[in-house]
Amino acid sequence: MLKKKLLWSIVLVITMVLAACSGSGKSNGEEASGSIGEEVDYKIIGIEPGAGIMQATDTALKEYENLADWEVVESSSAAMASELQKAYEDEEPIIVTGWTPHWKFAKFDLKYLEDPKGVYGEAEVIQTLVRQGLKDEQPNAYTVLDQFFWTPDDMAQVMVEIQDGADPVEAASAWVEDNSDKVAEWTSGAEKVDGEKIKLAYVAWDSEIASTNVVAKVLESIGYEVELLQLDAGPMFAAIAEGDADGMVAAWLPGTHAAYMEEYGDKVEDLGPNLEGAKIGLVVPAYMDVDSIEDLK
Ligand code: PBE
Repeated sequence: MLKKKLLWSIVLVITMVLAACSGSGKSNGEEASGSIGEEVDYKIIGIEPGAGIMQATDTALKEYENLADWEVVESSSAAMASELQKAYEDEEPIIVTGWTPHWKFAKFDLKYLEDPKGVYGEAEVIQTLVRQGLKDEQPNAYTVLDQFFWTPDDMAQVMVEIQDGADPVEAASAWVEDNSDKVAEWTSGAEKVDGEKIKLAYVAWDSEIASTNVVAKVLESIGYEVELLQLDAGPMFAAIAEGDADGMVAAWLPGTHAAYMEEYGDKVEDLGPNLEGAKIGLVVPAYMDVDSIEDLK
């Protein structure tokens, strides 16, 4: 019995020594065997292929020489967020394509990697686009869409509710109820309608699930029957350009959706920003020992 105990103690000590060795290897950073690249398998966790941030990340892989052998993994916004959450809980390294506003910054301690080459652009705005002809045909919806404007903090409140398990429709409804002053500004000058139909296009990005559901609630409050059309990014722009949807509140500009605006910009009516202070980039947990895209090795 005693012998067995001794044996186990020896095994334990050896294990601890080994763990300590590999541990110090990691914290040595660069020269250590476990570089960040190795730790994350040279992968950046992406989202849906049509997203502007995916195009920007492809550019980053070309422009930053240190990323030549890296890849961006196509995924979805929801899957990216759940991988981030898993890694975060285990304090594992992870690099994701990230954006603000997003609930992840409220839930986790994260940081954007510096982008000295400016691939991800500066601060962005989110703009509202409607189909040509909406102003004449559905002036009241047009008025609301034109006046819709809120802050990243407003949007985050809805997003966090949804992330905490609220149904998007319920979360939007609660926000609209709690923010009647803002809603009154958006509906000012719009007359009530009687069940007119209106179709809003959006992509299932957390930010756009929040904004689109809030706008839908507000339009419903003045009598519209609102249909939400969930699409990929390209088809969302095409739907407004071709009149298959009436409007959307999800155009990230001037950078993120520049290519889509180039293609569809002159076939839509641009109602300007509905939110200022948005941003995209590569995001990592704050506990990771790296600050710049340039230092990913
Ligand atoms: N996003 C959220 C989108 C726009 C909204 C940053 C993921 C994109 O990259 O296209």
